[in-house]
Amino acid sequence: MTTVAAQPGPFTFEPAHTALVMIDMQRDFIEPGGFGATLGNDVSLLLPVVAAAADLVAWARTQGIVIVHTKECHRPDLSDCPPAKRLRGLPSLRIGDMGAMGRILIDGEPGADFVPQLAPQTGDVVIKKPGKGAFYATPLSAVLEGKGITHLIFGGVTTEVCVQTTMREANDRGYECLLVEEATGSYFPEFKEQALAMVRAQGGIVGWTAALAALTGA
Ligand code: TIU
Repeated sequence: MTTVAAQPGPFTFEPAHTALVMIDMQRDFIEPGGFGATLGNDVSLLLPVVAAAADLVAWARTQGIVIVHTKECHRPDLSDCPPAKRLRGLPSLRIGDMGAMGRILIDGEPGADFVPQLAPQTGDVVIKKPGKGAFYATPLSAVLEGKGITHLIFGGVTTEVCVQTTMREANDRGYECLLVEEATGSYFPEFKEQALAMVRAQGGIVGWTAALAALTGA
């Protein structure tokens, strides 16, 4: 058993029954010319997350923790992209349109791939997801059940969109969830702070948060 100094209190887990879920560390969200940028965001705000997320993955490997990388993407024919998602807002390019890194958010295109520092390694699990939450329309539940996972450690982008949605889905499914503070980020720094506060409020209504050093030093 490992115990981390977390908020709102200690988070205890067994590495053999824990998975790290690294959410959507894709070029489309982090590099210029991708999906995040088409929505009008300053994607440079996510750059500091990359090193911390890579450190978190490297630590998880040393612990033998299962590593899951999620990837928000759609089929080339857009059959898994609801019009409500594609037509929302006034982006400069919509999902499926040709951009600087290939078609926006389409599986197999350079933009939908992971940033090099977060590239999956042999034995890691990769979950392609059409929604913001990683449990919707994916095999994630079955994969975690098959591996006897009870605890999840989260990082990735963006905190209040795909990370928070997935963490809430996981919490409702009975997983004990920990979000690593430096390993997640938002285009809106105030949303990140509020999302962290929402997770740990009310006695940990969604789960726990901890600093990376608290986890790796535990
Ligand atoms: N727009 C935004 O903040 N996020 C997303 O669209 N997807 C993820 O968070 N991965």
